[in-house]
Amino acid sequence: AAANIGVVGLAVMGANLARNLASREGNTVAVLNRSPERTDALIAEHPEAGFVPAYSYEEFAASLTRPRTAIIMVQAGAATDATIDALVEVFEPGDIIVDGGNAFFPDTIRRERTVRETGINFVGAGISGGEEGALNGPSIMPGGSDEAWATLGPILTSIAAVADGEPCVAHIGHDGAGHFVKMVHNGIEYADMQLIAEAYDLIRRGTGKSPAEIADVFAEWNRGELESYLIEITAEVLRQVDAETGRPLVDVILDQAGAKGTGAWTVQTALSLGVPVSGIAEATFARSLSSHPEQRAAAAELPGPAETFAPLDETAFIEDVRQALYASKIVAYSQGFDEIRAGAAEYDWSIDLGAVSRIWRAGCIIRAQFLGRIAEAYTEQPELPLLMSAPYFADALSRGQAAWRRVVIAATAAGIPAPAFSSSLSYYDGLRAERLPAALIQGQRDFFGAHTYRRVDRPGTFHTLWSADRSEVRL
Ligand code: NBP
Repeated sequence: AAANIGVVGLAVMGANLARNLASREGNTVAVLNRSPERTDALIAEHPEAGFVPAYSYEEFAASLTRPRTAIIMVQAGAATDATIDALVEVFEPGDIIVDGGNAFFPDTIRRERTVRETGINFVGAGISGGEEGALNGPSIMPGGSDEAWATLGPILTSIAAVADGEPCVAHIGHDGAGHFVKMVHNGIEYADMQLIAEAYDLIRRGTGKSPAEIADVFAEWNRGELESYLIEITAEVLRQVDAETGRPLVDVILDQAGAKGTGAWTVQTALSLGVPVSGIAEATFARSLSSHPEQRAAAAELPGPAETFAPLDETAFIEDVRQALYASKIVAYSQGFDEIRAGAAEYDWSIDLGAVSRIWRAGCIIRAQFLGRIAEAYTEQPELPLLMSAPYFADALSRGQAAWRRVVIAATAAGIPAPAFSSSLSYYDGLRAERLPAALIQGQRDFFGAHTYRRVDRPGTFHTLWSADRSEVRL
C-alpha cells in the first residue's frame, strides 16, 4: 500500500484530477480505469506524476493506505453505480468512496444510504471548472459525513482553486448536499450565459455593431462590476474568426444550443420545491426553443413588429444593456440561492450560503468578483430572506431598474427575444408588488374546485357558495 488517494475513471476529467492530485506535496495517487489502455496512456504520458497503476479493483484497494480514499470520475448514471458496487466489494468499513461526477442529487442520497450500511463512507462531491479546472484547481462541493470530511478535507483543499488566499472547497452538508449545490451552480451558469447572449443579441441587432466590436464592449464590461470568467470568454468567442470562411465564428456556428441536463434538473427540483427560478427556467427553455428547427421554420413567416429597432444614442443604449444584464444577473443569483436555501430546509442540510458563494469565486464556470459581494451579504446577515434585498444588491437594482425597463421595452417593441431579461424584471416587479392578482386566482380556484381562500381583513378559511346563493361560508 503506497497511495493515499485513488482515482477511478481516467477520461479527461479523471486524468486531469489525478494529475492535479499527484502534483501536490504529500500525495501518491493510485489510478484505475475500466479499459487498461487509458491507464497505460496516462502512465506513459505523465511519468512525473508517480502514479500507482492498478488493473483490477483488488489491486487498486491493495495499493491504498487506510482509510482508503477513492474518487470516481466516470460517466454519471449506471457507470457510477457499477463502479461504486465494485469498490464496495474490495473496500472496508471506514474507507471513503467519493463520486466526483455530475450525479443528480437524489441518486447521491440513495447511494449514500446504501453504501453507509456497509460501514463505508460515501461522499457525493460536485466538481466544477471543466477539464482545465480539474487540472489546475476546481471549485469543489463535497457532501457526505463529517467523518469522511476529516480525511478528505485536506486532500480536496490541496487541489482546489484559491480565491483571495482561500481554497474553493467547503463541506457543504450531508449526503446529497454537495451535488445539490453543484446542480444549482450549473443552473445559475445557464442563466448567466443566456443573459450574456441576450445582451449580445440586443447590441448586435440594435446597433449593427460587428461581433469583433461587441467583443470590445464585453472586454470593457469585464473591467467593471460584471467582471467574470463568462464575460471574459464571451469577448474571446466573439473575436474569433472562422479560418475557412473568414467570417466571425459566431456567425458560422449553428444557432441550436445543447444541454447535458443539469439546467433541467435545477428547474425540475425548483418546481417541486416551489421556488420560482424563472431566470434559470427561461435560460433552459431558450436552449430548447433554439433546438427545434422544424418549429422555427414553421414560425418564420409569423409577423413581427412593423418598426425596426435603432437606438438614437448607441452609447447610452449599450450602457442600458449593461445595467439590464447586471440587474437580471442579480435576480438569477438571488433565485439560485433561494433554491439552495429551500433544498437545505427540505433535505435537512445545514448549508452556509456565504461559504457557497466564497467557493464559487474561483475554479468554477460562474467565477466572478460578484460572488464576493454575495458572500459579504450573507456574512452580514446569514438568515437573509432574499439575496436581492441585501443593501448592496438593492442599491444596484435601484440604480439599474430604469435602464432595465428601457431595454425590455425596446426589445419587445422591436421583436427581439429577451426571455431572461424580461422574466427577471417580471420576477422583480412581482416580488415588489403590494397586491398581486393571485387574489383572483384564489377566487377562480374557489369557484371551480371549492379550494377556499383566506381574507385580508380577518383570520380563517372561506368559501363562496358559487352555485347556490353566492353567500360566503366560514370553514
Ligand atoms: P465521461 O463522462 O466521458 O466517462 C468516461 C469514463 O467513464 C471512462 O473512464 C470510462 O471507462 C468510464 N466508464 C463508462 Br463510460 N462506463 C463504465 C462502467 N460501466 N464501469 C466503469 N467505468 C465506466 O468522462 P468525463 O468527461 O471525464 O467525465 C467524468 C465525470 O465528470 C462525469 O460524471 C461528468 O458528468 C463529469 N464532468 C464534469 C465536468 C465539470 O465541469 N465538472 C466536465 C465534464 C464532465 P472506459 O475508458 O473504459 O470507457
